[in-house]
Amino acid sequence: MPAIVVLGAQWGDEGKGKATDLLGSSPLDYCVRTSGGNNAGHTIVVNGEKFDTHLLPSTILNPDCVPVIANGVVVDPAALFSEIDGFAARGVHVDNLVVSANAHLITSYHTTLDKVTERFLGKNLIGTTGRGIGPTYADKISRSGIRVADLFDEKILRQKIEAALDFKNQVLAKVYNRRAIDADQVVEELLSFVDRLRPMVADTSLLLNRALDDGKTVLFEGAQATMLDVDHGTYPFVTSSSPVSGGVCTGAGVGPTRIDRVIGVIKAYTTRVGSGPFPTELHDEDGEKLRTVGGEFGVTTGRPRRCGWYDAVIARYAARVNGLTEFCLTKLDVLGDWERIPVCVGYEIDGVRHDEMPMTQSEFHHAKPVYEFFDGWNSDISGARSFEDLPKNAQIYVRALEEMSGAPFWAVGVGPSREQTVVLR
Ligand code: 2SA
Ligand code: GDP
Ligand code: MG
Repeated sequence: MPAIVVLGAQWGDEGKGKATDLLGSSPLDYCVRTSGGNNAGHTIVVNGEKFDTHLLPSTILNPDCVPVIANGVVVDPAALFSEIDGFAARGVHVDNLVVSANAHLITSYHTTLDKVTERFLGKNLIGTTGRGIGPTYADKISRSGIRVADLFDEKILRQKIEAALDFKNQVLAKVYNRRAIDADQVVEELLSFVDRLRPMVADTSLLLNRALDDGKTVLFEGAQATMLDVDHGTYPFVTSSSPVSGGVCTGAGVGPTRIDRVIGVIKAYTTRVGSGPFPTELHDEDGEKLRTVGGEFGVTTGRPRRCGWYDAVIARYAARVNGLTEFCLTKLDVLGDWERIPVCVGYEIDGVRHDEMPMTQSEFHHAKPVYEFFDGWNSDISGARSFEDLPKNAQIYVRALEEMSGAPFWAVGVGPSREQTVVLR
């Protein structure tokens, strides 16, 4: 299978990092980030050692796999080098990274604007990670962004930054009552990364298409998730990129006909971080227990995640908009201490039953979950390595979720480590 996509099927933090690392431990030639930036936080646990990736692909522990940051990613160079240096300090050397010349750069004014905009929104804030993601994608779409290739022509770089700041400084002063940002300072800061970045830069679309022509295996690692997609998620409470499978094609410059598998990673319950609707969210001790047992805290910001039960409507939606060939179910082990486990099978919205996502966000804001209940298994399943090792009630839960979620289950996670996985097919 030469081209595989791994993406989030809920609101993020489903365990994409672990699924990617798992696939990357078998022969894999390239692993590619195609959207988002260092707002992502992906966790890998190998031999009891924990690693977090933010901008780097999660196969970074496999030196034979070339990590690629493609054109759809927004790159904060300071964050990139700090992540690379952090890995080096732990003995993991990233010397084969390839970065697209067309990727957009996150500058200090993007992070400033992200933070001041959120403060300005007050209680209506999106709950962003504050990494400058939204303002950088906004500049990309409005054709005033700075791309990696611009770093290599100081004159053009300066012109573009001055033009961008001309308008932004007026907004900062007039709307947010902030001091102007100095263009020279931004230029100097960006130029300080040029020598280190230059040898990594390439036409990644050409590189990846040639690799696929040569029969190489390429894994596209999603960041954020379907319900955070700027088109298909819970707009405006979304990220500013396209984390769905279609976004992988634009974000990498690879056509849809080249993709062989699309794996949606989905937790055995649901979490969300940041604002926005979340029908199965729990505000009681069950929610607190999911957060504690599941360790549900942001990998990038440390924020506590909102927790709730599995939502099969969202699973079916993710299967549909991504054309999933399979799901990877994660964190089943977290549900090991419940008598009864509710699963949302549909919504009631203003007295009407919905089996699919409603058409409008206003309807989704009013969605009340309709639950089906499953018996728990009250045991530690973290040692299971085959489906038969799982207790009967856990098997029933998995098969029921599979039946209602719209795509076959490929694997089930029973713990954070690479080996704590039950592969079903
Ligand atoms: P942004 O910063 O503009 O992308 O924020 C917009 C929304 O997207 C959500 N978002 C995320 N949700 C879950 N996980 C993410 N990554 C980190 C993690 C988050 C963290 O892995 O834990 O550490 O807090 C992520 N990145 C963006 C964000 O919460 C907003 O709702
Ligand atoms: P990502 O953003 O989708 O890569 O996910 P995160 O790394 O933000 O969050 C997932 C968390 O769950 C991490 O702490 C993982 O180590 C952990 N994890 C992944 N799969 C499993 C699993 O099957 N069981 C348990 N208990 N933890 C898991
Ligand atoms: Mg995460």
